[in-house]
Amino acid sequence: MKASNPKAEALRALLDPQRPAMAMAAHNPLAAKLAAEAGFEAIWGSGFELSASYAVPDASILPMGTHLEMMRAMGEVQDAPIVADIDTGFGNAVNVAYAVPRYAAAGVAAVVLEDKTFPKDSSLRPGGRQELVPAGEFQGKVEAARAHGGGMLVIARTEALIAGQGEAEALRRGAAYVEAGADAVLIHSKSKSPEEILSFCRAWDGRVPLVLVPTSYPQLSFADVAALGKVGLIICGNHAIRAAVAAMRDTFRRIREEGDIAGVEGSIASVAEVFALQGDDALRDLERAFLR
Ligand code: SPV
Ligand code: MG
Repeated sequence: MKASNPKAEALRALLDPQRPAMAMAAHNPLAAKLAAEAGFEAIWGSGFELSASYAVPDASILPMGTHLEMMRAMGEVQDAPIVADIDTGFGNAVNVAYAVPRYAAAGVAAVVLEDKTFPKDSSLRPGGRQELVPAGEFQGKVEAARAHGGGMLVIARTEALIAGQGEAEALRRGAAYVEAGADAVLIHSKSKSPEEILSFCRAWDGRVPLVLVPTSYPQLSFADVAALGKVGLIICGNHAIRAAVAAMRDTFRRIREEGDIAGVEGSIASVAEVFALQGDDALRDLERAFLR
């Protein structure tokens, strides 16, 4: 019998190709909480964001435990389902079989597994090393994730377009991964124009919903994606960390230039806002209830 996972079922219900759900990337629980507060239906547990937050490349450098603990912590402070980016699954299909129950136990709703070789390189990195494992080998990984994932959704990600292998190969791989049990297929593109992804979406037979990460082709509106009737989830892949970098850079520069901290006061969050995000109300309830 398939294990039940209420977060996974909630996410499955959101993957409506007529009305795609939106996920926002997060690299820590605070970002996840802010994304949920802003109305994003899901949280993207981005490997790129987490790697960037440790100031290391998104190239299988961080250990699984670091990512796993972050997913658990994100789920503890907000209710939106977590879509965990587990890259290549930390090795082969056996590594996947050992990894996914741990993600399920951490409260994750879905894992995204990509068909690149381990160690991976970032899809968006100019001149990056984009090598794919054979489709049959990756089917084994998808099957392992399904068999051991405790009811989590398994989203199979093909990097065929990123690797320059063309639409026919991307479609072939997507279909093979659905055959292996994938609940959705993430199709990634780093083309600066949306044409490559639009063409793939139109050619997709719609057996399972598609997932898009439109970082490279931001001109494609969410309404245009919905009109395709093929995409169940749109992921804003790195907007939390990029917003954080821009805001910190600007604030730090101004404080250095202005010679005081008064100037930035109106453009940063108040201490009261941060207390609220830390759950100060709950802390006060506990103090009232138990401190003598
Ligand atoms: C991530 O956010 O870690 C992703 C999306 O996998 S991308 O960086 O575009 O590959
Ligand atoms: Mg990633």
